[in-house]
Amino acid sequence: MDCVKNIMVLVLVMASLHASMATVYKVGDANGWTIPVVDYYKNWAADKTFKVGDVIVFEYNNHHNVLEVNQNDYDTCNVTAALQTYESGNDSIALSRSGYFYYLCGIPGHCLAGQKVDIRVVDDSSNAPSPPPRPAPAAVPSSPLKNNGASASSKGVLGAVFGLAVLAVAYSVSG
Ligand SMILES: *[C@@H]1O[C@H](CO)[C@@H](O)[C@H](O)[C@H]1NC(C)=O
Ligand SMILES: *[C@@H]1O[C@H](CO)[C@@H](O)[C@H](O)[C@H]1NC(C)=O
Ligand SMILES: [Cu+2]
Repeated sequence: MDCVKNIMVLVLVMASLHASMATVYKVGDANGWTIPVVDYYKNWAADKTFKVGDVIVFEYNNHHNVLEVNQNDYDTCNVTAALQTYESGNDSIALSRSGYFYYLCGIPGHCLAGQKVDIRVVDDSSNAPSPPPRPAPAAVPSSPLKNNGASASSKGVLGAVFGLAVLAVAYSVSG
């Protein structure tokens, strides 16, 4: 009985940790989804780690649309076999699995001009392989008295604190 309770609490904590870390990304930031300068969307995606459950939002005017395509069609800007088509101008897409998602604009010429983005989604569960190393952020000099580890993992610490709070509440309720 205790064991079942512990497992339920653990699941609850993990679910809340997962929910607390979902992020919404507006593709292209303030520029939205448009014909960009060279490599704009590639660079936009490069410094982000998309996780299962995150949401990407495409915002654009009616001169564009969003097609999800396979990798080959992405590479060649082939718009004839879209897996999904979005054209509301404000499309929120939940990243429902790990792996790659490929998006391009289906208006003739736009993909070839660089209006395309590939999104690599990593599995957020603790036993999943961690993402490959990315360039280290610029080193921030810090006083030798400070704990260097603290700021680098503040998100993780916050998540852990939140998890512990949920744990405490769960125990006091079932107590
Ligand atoms: C585009 O994709 C379609 C469907 O997969 C295929 O029939 C066609 O040959 C492709 N076009 C080019 C130029 O690769
Ligand atoms: C797009 O939708 C979101 C809510 O889903 C809203 O906050 C935002 O203002 C919308 N943007 C435009 C340009 O309509
Ligand atoms: Cu376009």
